[in-house]
Amino acid sequence: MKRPTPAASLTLRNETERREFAQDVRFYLQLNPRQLPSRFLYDTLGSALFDAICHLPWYRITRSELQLLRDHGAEIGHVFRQGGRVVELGCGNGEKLAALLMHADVPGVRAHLIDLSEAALGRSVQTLAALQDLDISVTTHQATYEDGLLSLPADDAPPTLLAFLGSNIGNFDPPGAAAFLRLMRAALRPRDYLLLGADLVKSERDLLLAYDDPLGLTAAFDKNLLLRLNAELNANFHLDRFAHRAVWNREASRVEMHLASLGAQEVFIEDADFRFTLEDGETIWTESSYKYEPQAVRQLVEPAGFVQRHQWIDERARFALTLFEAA
Ligand code: AVI
Repeated sequence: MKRPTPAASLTLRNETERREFAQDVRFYLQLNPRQLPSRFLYDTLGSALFDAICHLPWYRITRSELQLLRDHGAEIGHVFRQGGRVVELGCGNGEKLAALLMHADVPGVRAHLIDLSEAALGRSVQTLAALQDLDISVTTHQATYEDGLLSLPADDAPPTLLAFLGSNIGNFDPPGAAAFLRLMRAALRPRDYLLLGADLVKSERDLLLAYDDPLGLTAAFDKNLLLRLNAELNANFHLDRFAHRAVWNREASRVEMHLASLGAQEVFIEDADFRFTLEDGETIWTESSYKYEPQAVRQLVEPAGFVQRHQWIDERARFALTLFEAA
């Protein structure tokens, strides 16, 4: 089966995007096992739920990374000795870039923010505007990562520090991650840098608490995808007939999120012209979150044309921030 080109993940902007979304949903739900791409989790409510997840005591990625950026921002800032720019893919609310720039001591640096979400770009601009003393110039690119990278001005002075944080790399499968790293490398010049946040393997207990939290926020984040399909594609999912499951797949080194069918049931997605049945316990696989050993980060990234320069590890939360130079 031919894989369709991905539709945008946030609010659908026009009829073409809605049709592509419907086609993608139909395609992925026909796979065995049934699945839905994790980028579809992030409509407005899904993004708000993810922001809330980042505050959960059991989900430590965001806090750990912020602390690493504060603690090592000055070392990372050495990259900018002769000026340059910082580019962040998926800026969220801008707090990670702000933490880095506050400690990097790089007044006058140019920042480019790439995100699909207008709201996220707006929040990030506000966060960075609060750092008045640093005199940062901010350019926003409301675009996919690929398009945003292609739209960067070619005449900005080097070096570029490209930040891909939050362990977003972990939501790609290994071939997808390798391809995306090559794409990032192609947007850089030799002696530019990549700053990559990656979550590390930890105990199964900690991993499952992070992805199936006792407050049920991650379950809501996962099930909101069905709510979205009901609202945007006229589907008839009954949310109370699904349960959120997090599974640690040790061989593949990933946490999987699934929506398990409580009983056998039929579902109809009107705008995708697609009807299907789920067996009792059958799941729809909604996300993979790969976890790495520290040296696996290097093994993943260097073949794309980078050389590892430094790795900072938070041993308690088991999270790594790694700086690579483009070869
Ligand atoms: C955005 N991404 C890195 C998160 C993760 O940890 O894979 C998404 C997430 N899924 C469940 N909780 C958070």
